Amino acid sequence: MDYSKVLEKYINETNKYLEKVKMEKDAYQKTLFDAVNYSLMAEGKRLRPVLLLASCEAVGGVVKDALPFAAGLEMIHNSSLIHDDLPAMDNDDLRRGRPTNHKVYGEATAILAGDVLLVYPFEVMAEGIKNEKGVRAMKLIAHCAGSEGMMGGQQIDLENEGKEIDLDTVIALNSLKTGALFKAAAVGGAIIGGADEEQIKAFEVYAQNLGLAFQLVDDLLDNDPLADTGKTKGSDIANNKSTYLSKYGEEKCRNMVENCTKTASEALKFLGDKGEFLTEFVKKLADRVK
Ligand code: GRG
Repeated sequence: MDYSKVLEKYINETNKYLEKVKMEKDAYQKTLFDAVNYSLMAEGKRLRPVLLLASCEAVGGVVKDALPFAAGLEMIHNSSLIHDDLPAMDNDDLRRGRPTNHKVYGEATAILAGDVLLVYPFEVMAEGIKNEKGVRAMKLIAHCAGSEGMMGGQQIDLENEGKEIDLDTVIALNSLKTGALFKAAAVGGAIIGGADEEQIKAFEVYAQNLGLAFQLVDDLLDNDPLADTGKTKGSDIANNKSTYLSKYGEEKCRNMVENCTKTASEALKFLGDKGEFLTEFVKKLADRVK
């Protein structure tokens, strides 16, 4: 398997599909469409749709069936980025190396753009539902985005900003705020692809470890003056946040990344060659420099 080629294929399929469903109309509210597309069509890494499409294919499904869910999940992710950058939340000026949505369109329009990217995906996913697997995947995606998932994690984050928090709270915060959408991607893709219940459990283990490895690396990069993340650097320290890095220190974080990568890969051993891309994907996330 040529990892880069397969990755490119998933990214291209996602971008093509987003291009197809994106809202671009000459209407009175054109500014809102522009604000939505400013964020959605920017150069994100498309990690969640890639993970969803790869998980679907790994269990024998086809990309075409998974695309509406992959695109929907990417929209929800973008919605969260826009809202996360707002002055009332993280108050960031830079995202993906460009001014944040509210810096370009103003706060009120940015709020609306985030709202659109949270409801429109359900229209897109509903169009893609072919059977009960689609319903189950969409329900999982909604659950992982909501108050028992990413939004719940954001609430824990907001309430604890500037406070020293215990390790259990750091774990809860991150597994919801960041981990939940990775779970939606891996498990959602496996569901669409036709995985059985035992396989779905294995994907849950994979996703949990991938999410943790991703967050550990995120903390390390935020603290690395040389990393090119496209975001404001040192924001965790500036915002006085308790992170895995502040709790464990660098060496332990790096060891944990290695362990999570191993555990994630072992969980998908049953896939044999078909799991090769997903095994490589988690390794690449662990080694990423931005
Ligand atoms: C309105 C959906 C919605 C949510 C409101 C603001 C909020 C609740 C949650 C914030 C969640 C958040 C921004 C978590 C951080 C996740 C994270 C590490 C994002 C960066 O992901 P990458 O590296 O980014 O995949 P790119 O730019 O590549 O897409």
